[in-house]
Amino acid sequence: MSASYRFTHAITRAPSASIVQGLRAVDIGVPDLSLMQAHHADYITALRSTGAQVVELDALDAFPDSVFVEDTALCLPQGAIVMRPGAPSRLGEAAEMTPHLKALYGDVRAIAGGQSFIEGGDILTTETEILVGRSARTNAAGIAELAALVADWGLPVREVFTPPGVLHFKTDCSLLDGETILSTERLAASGCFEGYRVIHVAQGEEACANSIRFNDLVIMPAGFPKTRAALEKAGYRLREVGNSECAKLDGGMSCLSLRFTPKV
Ligand code: CIR
Repeated sequence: MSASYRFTHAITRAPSASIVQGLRAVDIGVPDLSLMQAHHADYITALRSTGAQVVELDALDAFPDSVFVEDTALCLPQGAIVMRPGAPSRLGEAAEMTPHLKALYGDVRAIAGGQSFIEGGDILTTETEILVGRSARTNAAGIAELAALVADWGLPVREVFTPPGVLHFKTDCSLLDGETILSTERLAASGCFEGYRVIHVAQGEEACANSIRFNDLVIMPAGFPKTRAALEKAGYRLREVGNSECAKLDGGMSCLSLRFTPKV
């Protein structure tokens, strides 16, 4: 079983010039658009190198954070669920994604409840379950609505918690294979990964916990040598991509794509 990390497709969206107005928890500098574009191109090259088809969407100036497409949808083999982002400036991004999902999927559903908020960055799909971290962007109503929407697709939803001060659940963890999760110690300490094998990111390298397993590659942000060495030792094939500019906006490897194998 490997449906949780073997994918035929990905969707990305080009960063827009308005990215300088993107949301951030702490101001650590203005993102450089041309460097971000170069990193983004490297990221797409890495996805394509695994044989996947990558749909590259045009930049959306009206939505500064729209390069972070992961937050707009949950894509499973059976269908896609359009999210309802908890950041008011990002709500409209979900509607922008809907037609692209409908072009690839026969079954597209949507979080619709007025009080429901949920962002894809809070969702980690494994072979056996969908973990959703409650966070400043994802509330209990959003998680309950998601659970009802996917009830007939066979994977149960389990509500967990994103650590305080951390943007998304997957800011602090990634799926490495069907049984293994890369995690910060602070997140794994909550006990949410019981039953999985956990590899901790190295001390001081917490920012690389947001990596992705995409087909045969683990794509991780550049500049985290201790964690990279540990993952190579564990047998994973690594590819590094620069993330300095997205990191200024609390974004990482998972945020930059939707990854899926649609059943049409
Ligand atoms: C935001 O605050 O919404 C963006 N600046 C970053 C979103 C990162 N997305 C993700 O982790 N899935």
